[in-house]
Amino acid sequence: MKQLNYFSLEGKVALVTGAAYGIGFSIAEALAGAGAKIAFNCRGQQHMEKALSDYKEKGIDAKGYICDVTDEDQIAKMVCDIEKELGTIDILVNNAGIIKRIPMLEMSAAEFRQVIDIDLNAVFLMSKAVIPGMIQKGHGKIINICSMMSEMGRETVSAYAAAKGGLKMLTKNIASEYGAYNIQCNGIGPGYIATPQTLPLRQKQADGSRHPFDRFILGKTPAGRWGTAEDLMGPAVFLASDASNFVNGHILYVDGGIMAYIGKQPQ
Ligand code: NAP
Ligand code: GCO
Repeated sequence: MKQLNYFSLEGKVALVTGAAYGIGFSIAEALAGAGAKIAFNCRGQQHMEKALSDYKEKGIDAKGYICDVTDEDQIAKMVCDIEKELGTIDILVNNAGIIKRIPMLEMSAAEFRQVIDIDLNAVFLMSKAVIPGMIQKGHGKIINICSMMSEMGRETVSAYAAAKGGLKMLTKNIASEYGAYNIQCNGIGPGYIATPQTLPLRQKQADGSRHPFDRFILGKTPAGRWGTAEDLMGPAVFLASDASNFVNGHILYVDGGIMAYIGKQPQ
């Protein structure tokens, strides 16, 4: 019987943005496990050194680049360096992102713009820099890390929800515009995942009890737990591999069922 190798990324070059730790790191680990050569970036030397040693510890020979994804010149240099050092990028994972939890009426225009700049505009810049190489190569995979906030709102995250909602539509538009070049652009919409980004929502109270938001998420999630960055590894390999060659413009929610569930009834 022919062995299935639809999920192999052997010989592929993958760039995962903001992958020094958190979700990006686990996605890079998964892509490396499927055979891809890994490039990643972050903004500071301190995170870079720790990340390089963490990748090494996992047996992954990842190449790290200092690059702010909002800076077009830095992006151009990084993409050019990756091409020289690893080859043309086959897989781009737009993972870098920030959140600011501030009630809208208290949020400054500068704070709002910063979130939009990193979580949405940077994906435009990164994709624009990488798509020409993919067209030349005859194939490409772009995976945008969206959010439940691509569909829903909540108090304090107006900029984040606006950016992630926009990212969902940018994903569909890249799929529409470049599908003819055999480029698939899809999104992953993680649910509530235990990473540094969500630490303030999970930290124990002074009396040792669970944070109210932590309890809220457990009651809202059929799986009854927070997601882990590892939960995103399989979905990322799927969307990066030939297994998803006719999946385009799709957002795959990986949320333990939150978006399907009305929530646990009060006891
Ligand atoms: P995280 O732990 O805060 O990590 C975010 C990463 O993005 C860091 O590595 C950070 O690197 C990088 N980054 C931020 N701004 C950057 C910039 N301008 N240029 C380059 N890198 C930048 O967050 P996470 O939870 O892993 O989230 C990763 C992605 O998943 C984000 O897009 C987030 O919105 C999304 N997401 C997270 C969750 C969740 O529950 N955690 C759920 C849905 C979606 P440095 O600070 O080292 O530069
Ligand atoms: C928040 C959270 C979320 C999650 C995630 C949900 O404050 O509500 O940080 O926005 O991180 O994006 O999918």
